Amino acid sequence: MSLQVFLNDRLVPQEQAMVSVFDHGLLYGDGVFEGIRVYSKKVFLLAEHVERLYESAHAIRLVIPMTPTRMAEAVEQTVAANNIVDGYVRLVITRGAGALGLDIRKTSHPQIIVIADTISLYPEKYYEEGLGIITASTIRNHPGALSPRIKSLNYLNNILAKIEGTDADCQEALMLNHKGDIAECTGDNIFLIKKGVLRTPSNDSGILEGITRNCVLKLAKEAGIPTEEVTLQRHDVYTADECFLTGTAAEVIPVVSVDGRAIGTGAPGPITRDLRARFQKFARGG
Ligand code: PXG
Repeated sequence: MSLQVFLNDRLVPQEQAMVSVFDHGLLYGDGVFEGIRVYSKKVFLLAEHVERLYESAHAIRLVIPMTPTRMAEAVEQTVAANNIVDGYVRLVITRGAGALGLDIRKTSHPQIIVIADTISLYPEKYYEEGLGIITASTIRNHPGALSPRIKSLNYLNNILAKIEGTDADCQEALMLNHKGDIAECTGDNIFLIKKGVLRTPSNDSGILEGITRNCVLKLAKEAGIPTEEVTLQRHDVYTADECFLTGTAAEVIPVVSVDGRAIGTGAPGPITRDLRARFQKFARGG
């Protein structure tokens, strides 16, 4: 069945949803994006995603030719038009078509794309048994080159790290920052539990400030679980009692081994299970 895609100012059939081969989003990865979940027809944490989209755009000096309020409406409109009950929204803003050259003054008309579709999830067994992951040799972007806090269309180093993961038969790969500290996975943030304390790399560790991450931190605080946003090293991962990842697609998913070393008991731990249950309840409004 053909999807209705929102392009710039209106819904069009997916066959007509096209951008120019001169678009700098294609030529240079010059643009920003968001991935958002829909649970029971409701767009999850839409305001947070729209806010991060505009912050990412501002950081790359891209002015989105639409107000945040209208953007949120466009997302809702696209979800409704495609009868999405449980699914996924991809919001993409490109710099627009321009000359063959980096000069953004020779581009015009940033492109606004909203795609709403179903989502393929991790198989249930990974939630029950946990993931095994590896540390990739590819590091996260140096913040002095491109801030990892920008959700830009440049995902090449994450893709290279993901290939290292899939080559090792892993669903995810852990990325270090330029200092060798723990940053995040290729499309998920990482959490550790040590002696009852929930720990996750701070924003200055070179991470994307995940919306699921922030939600889980809030749920943990509400549950009375002490939390810390700190610098973490591989040693902290290997000696943690529990480990899990958070992300829009994965939600909360346990990690039971890293680089072939069992984490904690080698099975999903009680705090991970508790936080997963709390997150699911929150997201699904149960
Ligand atoms: N780190 C990185 C590098 C990400 O790309 C996260 C952390 C988690 O952030 P959120 O806000 O989702 O909790 C992400 C998110 C995709 C896809 O299709 C990728 C993400 C989200 C949704 C879909 O690859 N990455």
